[in-house]
Amino acid sequence: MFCYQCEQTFGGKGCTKSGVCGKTPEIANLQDLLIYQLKGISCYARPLIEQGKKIDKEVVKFVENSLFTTLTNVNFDAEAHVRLLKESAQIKQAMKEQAPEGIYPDAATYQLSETKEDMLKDSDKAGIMYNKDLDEDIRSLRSTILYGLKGISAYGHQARFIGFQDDQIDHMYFLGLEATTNDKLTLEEMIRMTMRVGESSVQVIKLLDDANTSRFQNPTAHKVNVKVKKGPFIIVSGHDLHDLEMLLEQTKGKGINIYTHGEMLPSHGYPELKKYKHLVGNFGSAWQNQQKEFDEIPGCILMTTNCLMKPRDSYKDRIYSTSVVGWDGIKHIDVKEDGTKDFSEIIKKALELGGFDKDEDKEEILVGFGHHETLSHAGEIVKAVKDGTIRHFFLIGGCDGARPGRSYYTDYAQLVPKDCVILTLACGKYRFNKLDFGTVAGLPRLLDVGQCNDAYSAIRIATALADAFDTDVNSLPLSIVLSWYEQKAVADLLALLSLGIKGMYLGPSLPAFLSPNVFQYLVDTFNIRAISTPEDDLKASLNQA
Ligand code: FSO
Ligand code: SF4
Repeated sequence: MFCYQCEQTFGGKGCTKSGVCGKTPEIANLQDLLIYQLKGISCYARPLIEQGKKIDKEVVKFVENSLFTTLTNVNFDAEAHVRLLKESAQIKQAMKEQAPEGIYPDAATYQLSETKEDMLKDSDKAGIMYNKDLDEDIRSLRSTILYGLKGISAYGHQARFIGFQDDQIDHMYFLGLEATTNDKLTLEEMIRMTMRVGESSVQVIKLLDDANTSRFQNPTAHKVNVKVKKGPFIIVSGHDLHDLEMLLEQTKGKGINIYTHGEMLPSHGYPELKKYKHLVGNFGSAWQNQQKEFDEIPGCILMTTNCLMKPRDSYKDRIYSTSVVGWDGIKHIDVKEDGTKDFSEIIKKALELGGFDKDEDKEEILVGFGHHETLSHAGEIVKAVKDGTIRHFFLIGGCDGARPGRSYYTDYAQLVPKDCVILTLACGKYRFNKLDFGTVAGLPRLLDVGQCNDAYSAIRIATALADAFDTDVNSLPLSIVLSWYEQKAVADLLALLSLGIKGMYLGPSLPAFLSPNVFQYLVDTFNIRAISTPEDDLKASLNQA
């Protein structure tokens, strides 16, 4: 196996014996082969798209689900991968029959083997490092495109689940994947494709924002209890608001408390979700603490998306996965033909387990500052900037992870001067969201914008402020300090770059798949910087303003 798609990759270079995330060589190799199959499907899809033909949405869904399945911390179930591989062979054949005659790359012409053992033997040629002679910058851009597409698939999947889709985004899966097999493309053409993936990433986070705000209305400021209450409970983790909605509906009046966990925290801001009185609070913190936080828990957990870690025996019988998430041996709740899910088993189990035996003292944190809520204060914000009450904005956002270097973000947030506002999003916020930052100009100094996909909200806020000051986003008193972990963060980063945003700080370490030349290109074109120390980076940001 070889995998370097996430920030915790072994030695900062690549996981080769097994994944730091818990991915076995078997899963890693099946994932390589699945991606290879998706590339093959895309080779046949590209000429069809160019001829103006529609690609069957079932094929799009399959490609999207498969990409999402291979994202970090999503699926660790070998059989689920074998099923997808078998399906991929049928889809590839059907696409081949529709595509024009021609010479197609190996990924397209490869015939999937029958058994898992043979698939594993074949997977060698599907690996990222297989072609030793490939130019390292091309390899780097191929990887960046693939990981950007994986991030997009996670957002696209969440939007599609509530009926939102976009043909242009759907086509980009095929065009991007095909580009990663195309030896004729030059470095410049690959850079252009990488930026096109960034543009699709902007489109998909906008689509998901439209989907979430139409279905659940615009989030508004809301205080969330972060302590537990007596009684049976289910903790909902991941990002999928529709799964949470369905579970809230099915647990209504059953005496079960629902807690959010990790990236599900922002759901408390949505009117159509916070109306459920048994959505009682947020449990625990970011994903990397789940094994400790779920240990011996007297209730159930539902994982709707990543990040899933190896379940300990002490809670293996009470954690459930759904959608594309999976771990060998844990129970999975499938979606039915009509798009609904039956949560009766997890509900029964939660009632049997009995739940917490007493209430803890309440402690609250504030969420709900998406673009709508934040921009409802635009007048006050603009006035406060003009009269000097607010000096600078910091967007400190992105994913969390287990590495000690991530304390940078806590330290940074604490060092931000009192006349500055901190916007945050994604699970990296747990590094500081229980600290008291007080207020500035009558507004909370820490504004929780939402999940990782709510990078779209942050873009809307920044663009509206730039308009108010009759300038562009790069000229605003705004610094963006990103923490990345997995491929949704890659999609977010490409989105921001495609919008021409410059001077972002990236950490805690640089992606292993960025070659020195590709990184230099990002430095030269976008003035992107690797983080150093919070003190130095903060000083540089404020001096520049
Ligand atoms: Fe975190 Fe995991 Fe949301 Fe990621 S829970 S790390 S960027 O999946 O998606 O922020
Ligand atoms: Fe390693 Fe990350 Fe790949 Fe897991 S996803 S195998 S930790 S690089």
